Amino acid sequence: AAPLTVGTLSFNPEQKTALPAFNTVALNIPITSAGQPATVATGLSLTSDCVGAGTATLVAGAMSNGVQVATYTNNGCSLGRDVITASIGNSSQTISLAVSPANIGSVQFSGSSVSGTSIVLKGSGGEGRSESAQLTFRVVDQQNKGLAGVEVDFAATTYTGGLTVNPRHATTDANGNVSTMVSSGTIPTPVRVTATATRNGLTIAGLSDALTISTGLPIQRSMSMSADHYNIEGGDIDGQRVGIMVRLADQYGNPVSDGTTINFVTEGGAVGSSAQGACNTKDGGCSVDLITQNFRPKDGRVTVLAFVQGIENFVDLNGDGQYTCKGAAAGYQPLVGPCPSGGEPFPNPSDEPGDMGDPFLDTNLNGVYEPALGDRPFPFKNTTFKEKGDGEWGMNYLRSSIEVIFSGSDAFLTQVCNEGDCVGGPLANGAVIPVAGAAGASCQARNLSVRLADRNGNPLPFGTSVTVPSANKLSVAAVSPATINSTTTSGGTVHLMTVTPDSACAPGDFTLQVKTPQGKITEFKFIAN
Ligand SMILES: [Ca+2]
Ligand SMILES: [Ca+2]
Ligand SMILES: [Ca+2]
Ligand SMILES: [Ca+2]
Repeated sequence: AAPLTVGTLSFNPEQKTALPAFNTVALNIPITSAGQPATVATGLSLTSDCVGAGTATLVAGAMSNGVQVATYTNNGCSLGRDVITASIGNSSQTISLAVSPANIGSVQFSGSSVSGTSIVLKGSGGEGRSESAQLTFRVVDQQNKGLAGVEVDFAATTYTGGLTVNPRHATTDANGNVSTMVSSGTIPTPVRVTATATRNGLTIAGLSDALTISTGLPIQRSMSMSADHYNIEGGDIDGQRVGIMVRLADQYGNPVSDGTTINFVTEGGAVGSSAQGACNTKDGGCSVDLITQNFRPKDGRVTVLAFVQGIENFVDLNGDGQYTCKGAAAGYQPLVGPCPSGGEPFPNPSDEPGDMGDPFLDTNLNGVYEPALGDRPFPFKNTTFKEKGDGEWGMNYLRSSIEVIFSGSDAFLTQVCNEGDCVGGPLANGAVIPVAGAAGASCQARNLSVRLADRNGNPLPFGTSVTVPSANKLSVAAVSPATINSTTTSGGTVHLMTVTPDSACAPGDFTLQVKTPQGKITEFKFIAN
């Protein structure tokens, strides 16, 4: 058979303008054999620059009257002009057409190099504290495919305090990603970055998540410490746990840098994880467990101290949110160094602490350092306790203390009142208590109040139930409160109940049962006769 010959290629319809991305056009490929229209296109090869780049396809279809038809699809080829080659053996023809790159579908914010949402003020960085964040965006087409080679401009929503965005202009990589760096200025502010991309005359912008510029350093007045509850069943039982939480903020009320380490020490039991007696903040707070075990202070009252590096309180006289030095250049913020000629004053110590001495474990929480009672200065490197501060505003160990009761499991009645007539205790398990006036002549309903405590006069454990499981010839309205709440109140808890005689004023009795969360039961018998 005669060899096949490829004739002049043409598009149907003719391409007068660039073929937009994701559009198709038919390509006609005439083929002859010995001058006559061929009936087959055996050995036909179709290629193009865009096909080679993976951004276009050429698919052969039907053949009729000596013309092979192929479908060309522009999948967003960014070469501008494509050259198509059709060949059979030694015969080949080319045709070119203009192609448009894909339009930008969207500019998406894909993430920040900092784990939280904040970076710290310029000059206040340090370990774990970042003064800049790399923000990454992705430019995609309508098919959500990354677009390479797109020009992107970056701008911040504010440049206050010398905040910078660098670079201001970049080009997307092969996957459509593009990044810029935000570096903090000297003024705290929220900021977002817009990325603006332009292609085919179309401009689309994307916005980053909000980033907060803060000092990242906690201030004493914002340090908060709490326990899930304050009376735990630890007087007699080991291994009971309660969560101790500390929350921090900087002087603007912004979260501190993630990973700020808070140290804990305790007068009794154990505190912290197996790794260390500390936790690292996330979103401004972190918590540790306090675990019941020896040492147990005799009075059952356990002080827990938390301390963390931060800044001392000050009075913001000029309202700029920062500690201001006299005669210093605007924007200068001494975080460690003193003010050469003095600065804003400390608060009145009766309102809140100002210039602080050393933190100490205050075993009786009276605010007085008493080493003979077990009060100890922290951190450990402090061999001598310094009561007074250094006279200058700056970094210090912020501190907070709470007291958690290691409550005993045995209940004692320390007081019983019958319509205001009270008798004291303590009465132990099995005690029998007369209830005057609830039986016999002129009997009537009696309001009783009982005070319950553990052996130290401290509240019974949180969650202890106080109920009347049985009553004979009289009725007792539900005890109020029927459960012991979270409290550290010295002297225990008071519970009310109303005793109603039966209609005959017959002698009767009832049992008051106290059951701790760990199942320890104490019972008292009340008798009316
Ligand atoms: Ca100020
Ligand atoms: Ca104590
Ligand atoms: Ca003390
Ligand atoms: Ca100081």
